[in-house]
Amino acid sequence: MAVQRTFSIIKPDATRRNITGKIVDRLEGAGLRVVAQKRIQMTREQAEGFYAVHKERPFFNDLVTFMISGPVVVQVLEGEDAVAKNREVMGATNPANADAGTIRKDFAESIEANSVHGSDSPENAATEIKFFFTDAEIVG
Ligand code: DGI
Repeated sequence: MAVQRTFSIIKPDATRRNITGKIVDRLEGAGLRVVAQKRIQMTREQAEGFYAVHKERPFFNDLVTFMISGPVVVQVLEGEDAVAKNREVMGATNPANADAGTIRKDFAESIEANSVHGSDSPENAATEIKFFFTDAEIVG
């Protein structure tokens, strides 16, 4: 498997609790390298655009409101099989179902305040990276 890039967000529940470093530590420990990173306050329009795929879901409005409830850290991660590796270290969407040792098992507060986002395919990773970063902001 070749070196790949994926997109990651450290969500507002984690920035609020000042555990962004602890989360980055887990990602780096899994062999992922942070090649772009910025702390931003998402606008409602940005969050709605980013999660457009979930527009019809009953939780869409709550999700958007949560994602703009505080700062987030958006980042590009690079490594062997980065998309799958990131999903593995994140754990299941609902922390109650997440495996021991995963970020969500150890840090997430709920299915909504679940501390991290990670792209679910290389195609979505490319789209999501472009949504937040220019090529010049990614330094491998
Ligand atoms: O890729 P994931 O983040 O693991 O999960 P997803 O793409 O199915 O859903 C995106 C986010 O939407 C998820 O991280 C948290 C939120 N979400 C998913 N299912 C529910 C939910 N939020 C609420 N309140 N209720 C849900 O059932």
